[in-house]
Amino acid sequence: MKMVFRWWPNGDDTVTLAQIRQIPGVSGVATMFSDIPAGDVWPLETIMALRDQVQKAGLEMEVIESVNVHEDIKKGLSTRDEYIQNYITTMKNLHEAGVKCICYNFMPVMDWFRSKLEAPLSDGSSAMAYEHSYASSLTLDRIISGMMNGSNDMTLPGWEPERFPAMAKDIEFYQNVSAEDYFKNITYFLDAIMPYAEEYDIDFGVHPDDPPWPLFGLPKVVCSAESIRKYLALNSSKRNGLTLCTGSLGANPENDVPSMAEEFAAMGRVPFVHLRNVKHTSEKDFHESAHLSSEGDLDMYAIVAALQKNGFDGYIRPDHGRKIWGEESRPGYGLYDRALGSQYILGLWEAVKRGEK
Ligand code: DNO
Repeated sequence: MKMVFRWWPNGDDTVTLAQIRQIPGVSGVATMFSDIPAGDVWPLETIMALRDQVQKAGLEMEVIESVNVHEDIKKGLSTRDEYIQNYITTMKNLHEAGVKCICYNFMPVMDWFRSKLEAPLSDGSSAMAYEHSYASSLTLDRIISGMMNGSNDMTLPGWEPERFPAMAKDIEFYQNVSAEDYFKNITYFLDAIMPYAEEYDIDFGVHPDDPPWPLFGLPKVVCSAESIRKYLALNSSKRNGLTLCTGSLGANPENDVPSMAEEFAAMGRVPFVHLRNVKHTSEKDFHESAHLSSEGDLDMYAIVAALQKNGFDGYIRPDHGRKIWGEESRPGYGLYDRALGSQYILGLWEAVKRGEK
């Protein structure tokens, strides 16, 4: 297992590589170029320059989160082949820079969504929160402005401004796409890229839908054990894997996250794990919490134990943290609470390992 930390280059992050280097047990970063539009090739020289910068700071760049999938691929348009070719070229370039794992998602139109980016918690900290009735009542303009107003002037992952102009049309487009057709589009993409994932030695981890239920009339694909089984079966390559995001999946109380960790790690299909905790205030309302089991609804020890006992040997990163100690940062991606989370997870990992002997 390797512990990594999400980080954005080119001044698009308040956290520095030097700070990450000082977190015990963290060996590398999960990073991306948020300024390269989805569908464009990531140039080799640009990737190499970033890899060198990361390595110079004493860290590894083995995980990319994310190489975003162009909307035309998700929609299954005739233009998709060109974007898929570009995706494969980017994979080749990343391979040459030593990248081993790519996290991506197949969520239509928008990535994760929260109704509040800074909800106050009782201990004086704040965290991202989701209120279903409010979320369901929002118009697109309010969705976009809500996410942007809380972004602290940084690009939120999956909320790159380049996407906004087309969002309304895209949402409309998907109202007529059946789940079956959407799965055909995923299969087309996977069948095209998996041979290259094998050739370039790159594991793919699809990120679950967040929240894991339908919203704004958009199809959802990775939200339960059953849908993950279906996704993994679309292409049988072991490279076709899951990013086990405990907070996304755990937002639905019906999801048994430790048993998902057990099942999919045992299949060898979990290259990457996002570990965070959520606290429900009703069945579909929740706020994110500190990583500790006692602070949320997830049994983090059981999840870590399930991964380790089932042969998980991939990358873990502490996921969204709370905003604590007055830190100003990207929502969910400050230094302090994620650093605390990483130490807790490493502690659990060691405890499970020693308990085994
Ligand atoms: C949210 C992240 C997601 C994730 C993408 C992967 O904080 O976990 O934006 O990076 O879904 O493509």
